[in-house]
Amino acid sequence: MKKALITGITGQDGSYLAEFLLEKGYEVHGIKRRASLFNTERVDHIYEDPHVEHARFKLHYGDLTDTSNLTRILREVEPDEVYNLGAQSHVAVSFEAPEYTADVDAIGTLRLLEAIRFLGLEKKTRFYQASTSELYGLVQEIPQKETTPFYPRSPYAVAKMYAYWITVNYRESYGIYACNGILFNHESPRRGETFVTRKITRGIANIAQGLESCLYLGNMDSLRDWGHAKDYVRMQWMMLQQEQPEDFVIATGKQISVREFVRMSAQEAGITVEFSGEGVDEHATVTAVTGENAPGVKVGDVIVRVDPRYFRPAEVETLLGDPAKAKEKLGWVPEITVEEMCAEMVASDLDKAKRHALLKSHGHHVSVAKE
Ligand code: NDP
Ligand code: GDR
Repeated sequence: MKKALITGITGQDGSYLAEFLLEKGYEVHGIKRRASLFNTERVDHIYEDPHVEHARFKLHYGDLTDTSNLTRILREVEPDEVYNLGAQSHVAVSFEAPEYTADVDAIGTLRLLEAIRFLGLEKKTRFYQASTSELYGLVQEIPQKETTPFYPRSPYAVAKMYAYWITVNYRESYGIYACNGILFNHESPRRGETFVTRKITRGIANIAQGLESCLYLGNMDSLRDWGHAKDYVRMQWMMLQQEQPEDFVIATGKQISVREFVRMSAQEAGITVEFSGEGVDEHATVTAVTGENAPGVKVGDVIVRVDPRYFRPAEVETLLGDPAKAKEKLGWVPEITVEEMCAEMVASDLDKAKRHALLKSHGHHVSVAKE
């Protein structure tokens, strides 16, 4: 039975990848951080009681900032495959916490690779690094492919650039089977609530159900190539099954704006909207013009406003990937469209909002967490 170790298993991708590998018959180990509250919500449905014999899903406490801990876990597990998905993954937050972001996202990757080498696992353990389209930042070529030069635009992207190159370097220096997946944005109902797609689907669902009145966003003109996390974790595994390690761009090859994602989400929630102003204009608004199935919305309500707090010191305005190499060499094509993904996310958030609204209507206190 193959063994995989996933850092960031409690995150969006970690949870889908763990499901995928369990289905493939792997024993799956994951690193979770100690938190003051349970933080395993995304993997609770696949959790196995460690007292049960032959459990194939095991969690270890750890942190990418702790070398001895990573080395110990790698020594215990001796995995066939390591998926390094753990990261301070929020671009805007990386401007607030640049040093921590570098420690986790850049040096954390080095720590894992060095531990593989230190333990003599170079020939056994294959390594996947969660690289990112943010490396392209100020884009030098449209669409972006494996050979497009990098121009990172945030402490997050600069840290991920170190991680990208150290992965290449350990492959070239020590013969480790190590590869980078340069993944464009991918989302799902499990996406963190402060990334823009989920912030929109959750905000709109709450507004539709009368739990919130207005959603505040940053740059609505921003363009992204959005895919579904389920499609993308499949590719992470495929990359480690080749004869030779290589780096791949994973994208859909289509882009839409944040504004368009707002329109699609509102429509899914039964609200037709009208936009005024540019995305970067702080007076820009989104107004409901119909709201048939949205009890919380009246015609004329302003449901989205711009808050400059969400503008970034340096913005990545546009990203569009070219997944031709992944298609040609691995036969990978994304199966879920952005429209289908948006519909799934809105349905999931509406379901939650309706349950909250029901509780509220019965006099229970319902608080909606916000950033
Ligand atoms: P999430 O933010 O959902 O998950 C990040 C994971 O990393 C969580 O499990 C988190 O733990 C863990 N983590 C954070 N800090 C540490 C630390 N110091 N030590 C150990 N673990 C830590 O990210 P995604 O699942 O969306 O992304 C997975 C990876 O792919 C990340 O590296 C991200 O940068 C990268 N990526 C993501 C893309 C996307 O569009 N989703 C696109 C390209 C790259 P906790 O749950 O405790 O916070
Ligand atoms: P990104 O994703 O920065 O691309 O990084 P995010 O969803 O945070 O932003 C996408 C675009 O939307 C604009 N935006 C807002 N973003 C957030 N978070 N909140 C807002 O209110 C808002 N309003 C507008 C942003 O300015 C940006 O242009 C994600 C992460 O998953 C990274 O870890 C990953 O590497 C990249 O995708 C690929």
